[in-house]
Amino acid sequence: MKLSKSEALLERARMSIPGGVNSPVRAFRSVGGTPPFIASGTGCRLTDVDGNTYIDYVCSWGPLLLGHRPPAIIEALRGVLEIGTSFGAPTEREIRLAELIREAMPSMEMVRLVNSGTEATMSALRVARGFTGRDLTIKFEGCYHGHVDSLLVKAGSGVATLGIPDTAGIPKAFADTTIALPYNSISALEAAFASNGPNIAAVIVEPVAGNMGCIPPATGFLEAMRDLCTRHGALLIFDEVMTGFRVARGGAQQRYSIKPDVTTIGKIIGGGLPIAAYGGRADIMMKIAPVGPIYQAGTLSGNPLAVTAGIAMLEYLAANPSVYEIIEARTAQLCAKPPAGVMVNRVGSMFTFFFTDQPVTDYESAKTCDTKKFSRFFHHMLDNGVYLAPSQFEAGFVSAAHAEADIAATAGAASTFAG
Ligand code: HOZ
Repeated sequence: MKLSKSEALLERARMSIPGGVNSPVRAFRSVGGTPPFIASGTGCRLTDVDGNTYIDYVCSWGPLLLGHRPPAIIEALRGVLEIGTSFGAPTEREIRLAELIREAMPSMEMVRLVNSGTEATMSALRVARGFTGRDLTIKFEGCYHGHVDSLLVKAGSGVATLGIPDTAGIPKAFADTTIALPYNSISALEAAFASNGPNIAAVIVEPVAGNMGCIPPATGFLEAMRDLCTRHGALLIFDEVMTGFRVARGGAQQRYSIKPDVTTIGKIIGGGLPIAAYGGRADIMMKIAPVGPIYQAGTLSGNPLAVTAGIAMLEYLAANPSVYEIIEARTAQLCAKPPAGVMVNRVGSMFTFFFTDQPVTDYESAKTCDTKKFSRFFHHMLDNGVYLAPSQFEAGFVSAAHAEADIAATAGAASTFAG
């Protein structure tokens, strides 16, 4: 049988790239089948190399809040190509992006730009250890903070999708610095601080979990975390790589009115180009080199392309705050009619259809999902022109480019799923 162009490209890719992909979940291992190789994106739609078009709810895993190729960002990028792509030296644009971030997220009194969410969380953790002089970190089961060695313990996202319980290549001593607790359990947090309080450098959390599917924080969970960190002298790190500029312009910390000590952001702040940042209290950030002894650096950090796209995105969001109401209303419309027997979680424009009959509040309840049924649903939607994340343990994203008619078409496709 003749291969489709995507199938042929996957065969070719596998010869040069492990699994044919540059990030594991993209390989469709848990849902089966061949990932469409993407030719282009416009607005809320993707077109693959075989000419199929899909309404896209992955949105590059979150960054594309305005959809594919929004004019404001494309114009800004055209302009920056005239001045250069990388200098490895400071530029005025970096200050502008840092100022835009500080203005939207005031807890980030000082900001350092890096290149990926993984770099941001890795650096934030180092800063927390350097600042407190302590080694232990608390994280939550099913949360994913990039592929940082010590944070891959009981991680979500691809680790959950592929069922890799203990990633090879991580020294036991690194994993032993991490205490993994059930998400949304205040009693587990209290117990961990009671036994290890003086040694805990930081609690790191996705304030809205997105990497085991979308799970909102239970009432009081973030408040208790804030209080315990303050009482025990540990730093509270909000990993807002997914939620920053997504669940509100000021992220989950604005939505839930909690002030972390350190925040990591990425995705949306690059307008679709690779960039991330960490930042927080000035007294903590002033411990970073060159002013302090905690070292962190990067050749392409603050490169003009990503910074320019980020400025265009954040200036657009500052000037158009109604974007958040619009995409939240569209996501509510999408989530109003889930397929039968499905639990829906939604926060702002993040959502997940969980194929279980139990409320999903943590990793254990997420794991009650019927992943085989999810896979059938995923392929049903793909066959009907809707591109969802190829894993039960990921969030979906709606963009400002999704019109009511796109949402209605998606709901229509979901309603014909036979189970
Ligand atoms: N870790 C990402 C989702 N949470 C997946 C990134 C990708 O495959 O591009």
